[in-house]
Amino acid sequence: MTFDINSFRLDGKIALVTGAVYGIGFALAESFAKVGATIVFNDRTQEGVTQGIKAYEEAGISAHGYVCDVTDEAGIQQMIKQVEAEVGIIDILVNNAGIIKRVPMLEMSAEDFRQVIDVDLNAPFIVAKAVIPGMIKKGGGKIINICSMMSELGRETVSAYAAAKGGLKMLTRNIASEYGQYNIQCNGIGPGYIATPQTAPLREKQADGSRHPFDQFIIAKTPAERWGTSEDLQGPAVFLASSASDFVNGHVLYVDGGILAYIGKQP
Ligand code: NAP
Ligand code: GCO
Repeated sequence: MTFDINSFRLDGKIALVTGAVYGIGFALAESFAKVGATIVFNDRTQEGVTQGIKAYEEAGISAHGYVCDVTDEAGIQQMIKQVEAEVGIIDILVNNAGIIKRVPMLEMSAEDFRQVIDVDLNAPFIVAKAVIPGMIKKGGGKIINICSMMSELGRETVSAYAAAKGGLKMLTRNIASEYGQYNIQCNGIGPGYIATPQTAPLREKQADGSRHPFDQFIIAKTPAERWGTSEDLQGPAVFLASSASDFVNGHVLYVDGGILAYIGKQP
């Protein structure tokens, strides 16, 4: 069979992207819509959902928004039932919603550690568990977990986040192992350092107008010598959401400009 370029399209597919009012989630949802998908997203507040609906409309996308905290198992199960009734069974799930707390481990409370694990690891489990039965019924599906450089590397102050994202890499591999037989592919995307609200504190200009030391550090650690943008993640996400990747399963695709391959520029 000759290669079909339409294998990269998502026509007729329903995609749920969690926490997709802005940032990486919004960019991924926007790219899915551009190749034919129907977009479903959630936020913790009605205000967030309203903001999201407006942002999608401004991008020419008629999205379906739901108020739900991804850590609320009953709420997620209810939301998925509502989506299936109102929009249809979900074909593509992107576990994007996430938080980070940058605190030295010895100063981090167990409660703060637990909160990061809850959002960044427990919630992807909860949402995938709610969505997979519909995918099985429908004959298959795609799950994309948004991992991180911290799925592979540690650094000061991000112990909870690294533990969560490392666990998310293994949850990705386990879902791939357990549900591949139902034509469900579960993969991860590991973004490098991306310019979004989540990393804004790491890029703040200093009082003297110079770049933030961490900003300079990332530039030196990235062969591409730049921060990534959410748009850099769109093509890889469309690939993993499409039938073009039907034999890719349990893989984490790092979209990092080469950080993981590079020792870093000599000072
Ligand atoms: P962001 O700008 O902080 O956006 C995070 C999104 O998640 C927001 O829409 C937020 O909604 C939502 N969210 C947080 N907790 C939630 C909850 N309990 N229930 C529902 N939604 C929730 O982050 P981002 O940079 O776009 O990152 C998105 C994902 O990529 C995260 O998983 C992050 O760990 C990962 N990532 C980011 C980078 C990077 O450099 N930026 C790199 C690698 C991986 P609210 O507005 O309600 O808070
Ligand atoms: C940090 C950053 C990173 C990025 C991302 C890198 O404080 O080190 O926030 O964790 O968010 O996860 O892939």
